[in-house]
Amino acid sequence: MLSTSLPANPEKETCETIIQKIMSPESCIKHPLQNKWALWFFKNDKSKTWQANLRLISKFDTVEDFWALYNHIQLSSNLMSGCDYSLFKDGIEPMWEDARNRRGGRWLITLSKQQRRADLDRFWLETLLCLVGEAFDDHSDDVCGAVINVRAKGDKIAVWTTEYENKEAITHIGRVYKERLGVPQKVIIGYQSHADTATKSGSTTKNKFVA
Ligand code: MGP
Repeated sequence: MLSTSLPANPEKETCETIIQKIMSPESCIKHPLQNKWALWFFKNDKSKTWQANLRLISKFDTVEDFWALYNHIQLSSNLMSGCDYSLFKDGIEPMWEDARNRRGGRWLITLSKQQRRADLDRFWLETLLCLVGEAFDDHSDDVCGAVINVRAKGDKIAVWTTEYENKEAITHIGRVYKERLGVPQKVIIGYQSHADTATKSGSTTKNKFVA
């Protein structure tokens, strides 16, 4: 005998199946990152020392908490000139003086004033994703963090690594980073030691490596 009832709709979820999904362990467990990260903010108050202007915003170690934080804070292009964000592995302070930075350096991306509109926010997000996603393969351990400097004279973004003598790690990180940002081959980016940056006398610091 032919059935007169409507055929069951396989796509239609009942209340019961929806509740089952919401309550399932998979939906409650956040996706862990390989490292725990700390986001710092720097606001240039000339009445205070450089270190006193540096503030920890928050730490996270899951994909979900990374996005919650990222979506909660201002885009870099909306910050006042003189401000920085720094994202560093938990336990490493975003300064030259930290034991993991003292003998290290940075791959530096210098942006033109025009690039603030076109590139700044997407370069910084890509930098964050390179860090939390451990994009540098076996050499991700050398990464300490990244910094964005919002400056009227031209913004800067840099990836900081731990040891300027680790040539293999640094060149690999530089190559991958440049590719991930989509920086054209013909544009040269430089790696400078913090020791040189901290003691520079002119406006430029010599490159230890280029990519
Ligand atoms: P900056 O904020 O890195 O770059 O350094 P900015 O403002 O573009 O200036 P420029 O010199 O690169 O043209 C500005 C100043 O902040 C430095 O000269 C230091 O006095 C201080 N400063 C920056 N960093 C990253 C550190 C640090 O790690 N430790 C200490 N003690 N001072 C720092």
